[in-house]
Order: sequence, then structure tokens, then C-alpha cells
Amino acid sequence: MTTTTATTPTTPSGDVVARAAAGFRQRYGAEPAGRWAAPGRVNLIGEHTDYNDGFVLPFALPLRTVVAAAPRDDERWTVWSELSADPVEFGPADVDEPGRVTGWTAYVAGVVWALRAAGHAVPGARLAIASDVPVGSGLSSSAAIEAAVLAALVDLGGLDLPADRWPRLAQRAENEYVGAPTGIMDQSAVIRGRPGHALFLDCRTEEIEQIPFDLDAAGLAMLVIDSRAPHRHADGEYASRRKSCERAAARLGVPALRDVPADGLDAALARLDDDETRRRVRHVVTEDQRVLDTVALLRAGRVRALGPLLTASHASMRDDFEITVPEIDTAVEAALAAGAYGARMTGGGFGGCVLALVEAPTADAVAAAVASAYAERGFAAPGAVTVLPAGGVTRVD
Ligand code: GAF
Repeated sequence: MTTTTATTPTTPSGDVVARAAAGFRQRYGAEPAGRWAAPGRVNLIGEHTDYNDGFVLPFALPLRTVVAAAPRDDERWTVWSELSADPVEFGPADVDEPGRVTGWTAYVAGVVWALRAAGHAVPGARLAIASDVPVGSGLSSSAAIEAAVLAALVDLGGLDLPADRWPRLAQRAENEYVGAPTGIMDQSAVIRGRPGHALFLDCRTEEIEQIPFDLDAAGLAMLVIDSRAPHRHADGEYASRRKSCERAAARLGVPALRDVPADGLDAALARLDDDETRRRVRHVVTEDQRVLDTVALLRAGRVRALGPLLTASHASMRDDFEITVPEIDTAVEAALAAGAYGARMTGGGFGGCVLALVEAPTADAVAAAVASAYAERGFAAPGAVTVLPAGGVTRVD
């Protein structure tokens, strides 16, 4: 297996931008008024901590979703994407009743809904969407669509909505229109990401700090391995993890698990009466601490020293939060055995991608070791790419 290296463009690769514009011309017989691009993301560390009011450290990817758009003079929205043969059209009545627009188009309708719910006069529009963010790989293709559509509609309508309010609005679209009870991490990463930095986000206060994360300068690479594992029951399991955390916080008498300090963990666990809940709580509390420790190491320029924290995060997701699958664990073990400093699943779990921090010249060999471990176990071949932190949503032209 060879890895392909995605670099950090200031704008997305010409290809996906051109595809969005070509799709627009072909579907609507006109030129778009503009193009807006939003990235996918990976999370360096801090998994299932966002909806517990905790800390996360994601970064935006150089893989992007591009929306070519133009206003129309009625209050309707027509959306075409590479994912579907025919455009889908919807109006205010569909938008105002969550559930009427379904499938991937619901992310677009959800953004229109959230803007309207916040009192904005959303312009009718024609949109064409092209994407290099793979769907179903846990790289937040949905947040990328939300962010790119949001940016397009804000610009086309001249809406008064500062970008620091976009993540909550896009999250509302996903939670309340699409019906996925996710946290604020993905939308924050794809909107606020900055090239060469990881985004340290306090999910309670929404305070952010851009933490320099210069892998190139350190001679390192971040390998993103696509496990190609089918997402098994991912939605229901995600929701059930979230509920357990909320129940545990209520039992402990705190607003959220973020309020259980790491040095108070044992005392908190002693107050819980079932082992499963204890393990869920232990994951969240120790994971918050690992985010803080990772930030401290990055601030000190000790990037190689992140390895054990990444691997400990994986063990916690596997043993305590129980959100990994055999393909994912195999990829982590094989990457570590091939010399990665650390490796962990990234994202919501039950499939998706693994991150491995490696010396740059070893990236291909580590990817090959993962591929051969997969072949031995009879799993479908994994994908692999090295990435650098890229920028968040932007207008292309
Ligand atoms: C998914 C969710 F969308 C995020 O909000 C976050 O909870 C993540 O899973 C787990 O850390 O990506």
C-alpha cells in the first residue's frame, strides 16, 4: 500500500472547486454567484468529551466540501450534490417541519431551518455540492456540508451573523433538524480550524485557543487510516453513551461529567453502583485530562511525547467507553507494532478512522503494516493518507 499525501492548500484542490461549479452550470444552466468550501476534520484527542462540557483538540483537514451557489428570487432552495442524481427542492413548509427533508439533504435543510429559527431572512438559493470528504468515514462530511452551506447563505443573504456563532447554529441543525444528538466539536473544527494548528476548545465556555501543531517542522506525519469498517449501530450507540453520561452526572450531582475533577475520580466512582457507568465516567474524566496534558506537551514543543496519550485514549475508548470495533483495534495495534509513537481511533466510534503519529519517512511502512494485518484477518483493505492541519470554512471566490 502507498499513502497519498494531502497537503495544506489555502484553497481546496482545483478539482473539487471545479466540480462544484461544473455541477452548478450543468444543473442550473447558469454561473454560480460564488463558491464556499469547508473541510472535514479529525480529532487529535478528546473523544465523547464535547457533550460532557469538556475539552477537545480537533484539527481541520485539507479534504473539502465545496458549495457553488446563487440566489433565486423566491423563497425556495434547490440542492444538487455529487451524492444524488437529481436535485432536491424544498420550501419553507418543508424546512419548518423537521423530518420532511431526509437523507443528506436534511443537513442543508437543517441549516436553513436553524437560520430561520434564529430570526434570519434566509435567501432562496440554488446550490451544487461537490466533496472530497469521504462519507461514512468519521471525518465529519456532514459538518463540512453544514458549514459550507451556512457560509454560502450568510454571504448571499448579507446576514448579520458573526462566524463565532456559526458552530452552535450548525450544531442545532444537526441536533434538532437531522436528529443526531452530537456535540459542538465537529462544527467548531470545520468552521474555526486554522492551518498548522489544532483547535483547543472548551465545550462549556466555547473559548478556543489555536495550538501550533507543526508536524512538518518536527519531521513527523499524522497518518489517517480509514478502517473501512461498516458503522454498526453507530447512531443508537452514540445516543446511548450520551444518555449514560448524563445519567451519571445527575447521580453525582454535577451539571456535567466535566465537573468531576481528575483527582476526585476515585471518590466519584465509589459513589456509582454499576460497573458499566463507572467505566463510562472513567473514560470521560481521564480523557479530559489527556486533552489538557496533550495541550501542555504541544505548548512545550514535545510532539513525539504525545504518543502514549494517544494510545491511552484508545485503550480507554476500547475498554471503558466500548466504542471500538475489531478493524479499528487491529489498525491501532499494527501501527504501534510498526513503530508509531501513538495511535487511536478518532471520532464517534464503531468504525471510522485511526490516527497514527509516525516519523514522516516511516508513514508508508506503517500503512503497509496495517494493510497486511488487515489481510491476515480477512478484513477489507484499509485506506491511508497523511494529513496536515488545514483551515476552516472559507469563501473561495
Ligand atoms: C461525533 C460527534 F459529532 C461529536 O460531537 C463528538 O461527540 C464525537 O463524535 C466524539 O468525540 O463526531
